[in-house]
Amino acid sequence: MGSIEIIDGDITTLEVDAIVNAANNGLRGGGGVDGAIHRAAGPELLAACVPLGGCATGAAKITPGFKLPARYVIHTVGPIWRGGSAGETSLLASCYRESLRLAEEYELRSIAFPAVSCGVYGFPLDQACGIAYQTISQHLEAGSRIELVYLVCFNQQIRSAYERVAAA
Ligand code: AR6
Repeated sequence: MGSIEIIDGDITTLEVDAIVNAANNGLRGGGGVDGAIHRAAGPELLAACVPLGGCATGAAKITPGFKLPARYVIHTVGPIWRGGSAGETSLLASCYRESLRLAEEYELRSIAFPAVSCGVYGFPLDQACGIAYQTISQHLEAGSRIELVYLVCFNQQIRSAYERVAAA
């Protein structure tokens, strides 16, 4: 069965089949991990995103990785945290499910996720990391050709949240 690894670092440096981008509905780039991915991939990434016509919250779309070491970028749009009663939990789970579904469709073996919605979108870390870990675990347990899923921690708070979830 595929495994989950919690790692520190910058997702743009990873040599994996796909990295996941925490994008916005317009898919036109932005700050945070989205900005870092677009800078590292080069302008071809934006040119590939424009014809996709945006992306709904909880959905995912795929492009090549261009100058990135990753072959593909899977762009998903996490929910903005609005207090928890606006469907945030199921929308965030859907980001992970839909990204994994695309990875299966493209027969990818390794995929790296940032902590979607945990930056400017303000999702509480423990809850978001729990949703990420459980959704990925369920997917792998259900039978998957994905061999390795990285959960990439850009700071110590994210790492601590994932470690609590993984130990539970
Ligand atoms: N590698 C890995 N993780 C990173 C990196 C990196 N290079 N840079 C930041 N993170 P955020 P969101 C972490 O704000 O909350 C953008 O403007 C960061 O520490 O990037 O889903 C988009 O265009 C945090 O844990 O994404 C959207 O408008 C996590 O990535 C909006 O932000 C996500 O933080 C999306 O907000």
